[in-house]
Amino acid sequence: MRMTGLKTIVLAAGLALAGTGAAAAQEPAAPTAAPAATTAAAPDQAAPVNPLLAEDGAPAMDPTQHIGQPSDGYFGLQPQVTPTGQRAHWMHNWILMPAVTGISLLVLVLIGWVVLRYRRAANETPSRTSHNTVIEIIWTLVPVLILVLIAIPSIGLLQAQYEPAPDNAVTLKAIGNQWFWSYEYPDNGDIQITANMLKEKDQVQAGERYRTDSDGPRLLAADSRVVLPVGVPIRLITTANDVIHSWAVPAFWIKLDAIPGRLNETQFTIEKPGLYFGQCSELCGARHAFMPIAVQAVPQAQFAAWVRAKGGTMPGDASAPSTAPPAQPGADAADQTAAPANSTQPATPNAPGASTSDL
Ligand SMILES: [Cu+2]
Repeated sequence: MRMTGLKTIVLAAGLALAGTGAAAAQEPAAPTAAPAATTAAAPDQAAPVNPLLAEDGAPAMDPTQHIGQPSDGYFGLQPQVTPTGQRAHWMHNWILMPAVTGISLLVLVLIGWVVLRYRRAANETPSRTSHNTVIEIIWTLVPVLILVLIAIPSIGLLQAQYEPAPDNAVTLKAIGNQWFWSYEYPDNGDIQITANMLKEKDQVQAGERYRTDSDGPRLLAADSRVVLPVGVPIRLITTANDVIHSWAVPAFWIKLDAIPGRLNETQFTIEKPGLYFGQCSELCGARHAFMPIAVQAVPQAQFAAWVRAKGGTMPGDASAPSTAPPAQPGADAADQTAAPANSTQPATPNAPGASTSDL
């Protein structure tokens, strides 16, 4: 996170603008109809206590400074906790930043040299040269080489981001709604989660749950967290019920549009347990800034316990409908003979709507 000297020069201006994103908007005072009840169904009268509600069955986890969230005084990318994110972070730090810094300095020096050396007072009789083959070859070839240098790691990185998930992946389906996220775990039975932003203490009615520091930063804390296992590939599928949203968690290097009537898919593997925050990243209407994403990454055993506590099943459970996961879109075509019914793949545009209409 801490930038070295050279990077600081170039990055400072740009990031001063970008880094303030999360703190941009003030919560409007207008009353908002809570779009849906959360997973906090019954026994949650004791107002704000732990961010993870007891019936979720998962342990509480507090946010960590500088991890999975923006932090005062820091700039640059958030620490990456997925292999793809680390690769992208490396490319940013060791390919793009040196290239940008070097080119900027070179151009600055050249401009300074031209301004001083060839000003009228120092250069009374200007040269009438109009061509110089050697220089022309250099200024054509060098940019080409720079672009090739950038393209090689860039193409591999792009490919890694869209590699289909392997068969043992855990599927998370994120559904964008105006203005909250709902989630399904199609491989794990009937688990459904609705996540709304937690309001501040002075914005809620008496007795209503409000954000505490344990929940996460203002505008990023959600009343329900997405729970995911570490060390296991996650197949992320996004769609939306109304307009285009985008499911984005910076620490995972994930930003995937959620489009009505379509399924987008990508994959990532979280390497460290922790609490990671993100936001909707596609302008989706008046409360676009207020549909945060909170992901709690836990060891696999805890994930299995959470799934069962939510009434879901793990692959291999006796009560699981099938021990073999259904063929996934984009996965290896090895077992395409599976039944065509595939719960993760609505065939019609209104299918995503149907999936949450009972919430
Ligand atoms: Cu949105």
